Amino acid sequence: MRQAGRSLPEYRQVRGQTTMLQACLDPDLAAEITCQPVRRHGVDAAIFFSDIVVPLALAGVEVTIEPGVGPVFARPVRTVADVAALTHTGPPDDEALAPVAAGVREAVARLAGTPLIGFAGAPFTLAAYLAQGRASRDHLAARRLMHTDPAAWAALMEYTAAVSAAFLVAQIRAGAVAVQLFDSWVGSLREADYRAHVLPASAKVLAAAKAEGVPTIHFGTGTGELLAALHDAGADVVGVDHRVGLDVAVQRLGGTTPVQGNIDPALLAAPWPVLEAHVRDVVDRGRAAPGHVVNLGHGVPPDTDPDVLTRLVRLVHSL
Ligand code: 1CP
Repeated sequence: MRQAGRSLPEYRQVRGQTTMLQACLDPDLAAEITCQPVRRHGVDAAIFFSDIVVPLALAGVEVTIEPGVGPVFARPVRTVADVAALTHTGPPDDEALAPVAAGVREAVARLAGTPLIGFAGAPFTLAAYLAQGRASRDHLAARRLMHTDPAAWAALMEYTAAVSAAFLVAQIRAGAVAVQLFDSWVGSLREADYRAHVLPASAKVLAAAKAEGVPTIHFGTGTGELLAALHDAGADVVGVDHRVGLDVAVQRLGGTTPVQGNIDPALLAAPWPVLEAHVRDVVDRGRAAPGHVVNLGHGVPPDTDPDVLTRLVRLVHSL
């Protein structure tokens, strides 16, 4: 999950003073950071080190990633004219995506057989950052645009879907063997709005990845009410955050969908017996699914003790 690396001293060491975007676009550094959690924790797969705004930056959109804040855009997208100004250059082409492809190829080589998961931000989550201009709690700017100017919204979703698909396809062609589409903030929508104004764009992205022949995972936070809709967008696996038990999630998904999740990041700081009981409970509930990828319900808090993560991986393997 996002920021797993931040808890590692070896990550902070190799990053040094390099900005987040510079690190993402340096193939050697991105490959090294991708491999670090695998070497240290012995996890079964790596997630490519990058960020959801990288393909927007490569498309020429003015964005920075501020420490402790996240993505910040120079020009928030609020009107049909803003959308037109944003989209006229189109999604990043192969040449623009070359540093990403090179980073993936290098990571795959160094991982020596450990599978690499690629990822992208889903159209709504990218649109939420673009409309607000930065991180927000309830994504009001995006949700407003959806209803005040449906034509601008549709054009924005078409653009973010193309950006997201281009980022995934570049990673798959460079060697990622599965991809995760993060719709981190989609839990802010009611289901009817999701189905009418968002799902078709996410479905296009998932279909583009499927056409490349790899399995897809789809995840958002606060999506207990949207799990079936997220699956209807076309993902093979649905990621679940910490708020819903996996047995309940499996039921909501009809019993036939593999799930991913959902250890509560807050419990990484709890005394080991408390965390251990929670992990055992997550694994037990996950047995209701036809398949279960164990991970956290959201990102690793940066002040997490890395040794706790290593111990957690050992426990899951023993189960
Ligand atoms: O663990 C890893 O390093 C994996 C690579 C990774 C991934 C999968 C990063 C590195 N970012 C992401 C995806 C990402 N980025 C998501 C989707 C997953 C999720 O929900 O967590 C989102 C929403 C972002 C946006 C973002 N980038 C934020 C969140 C802001 C908000 O709205 O709360 C932040 C803080 C970033 C910066 C970032 N991305 C990644 C790292 C290691 C960091 C921290 C910056 C740094 O180390 O300087």
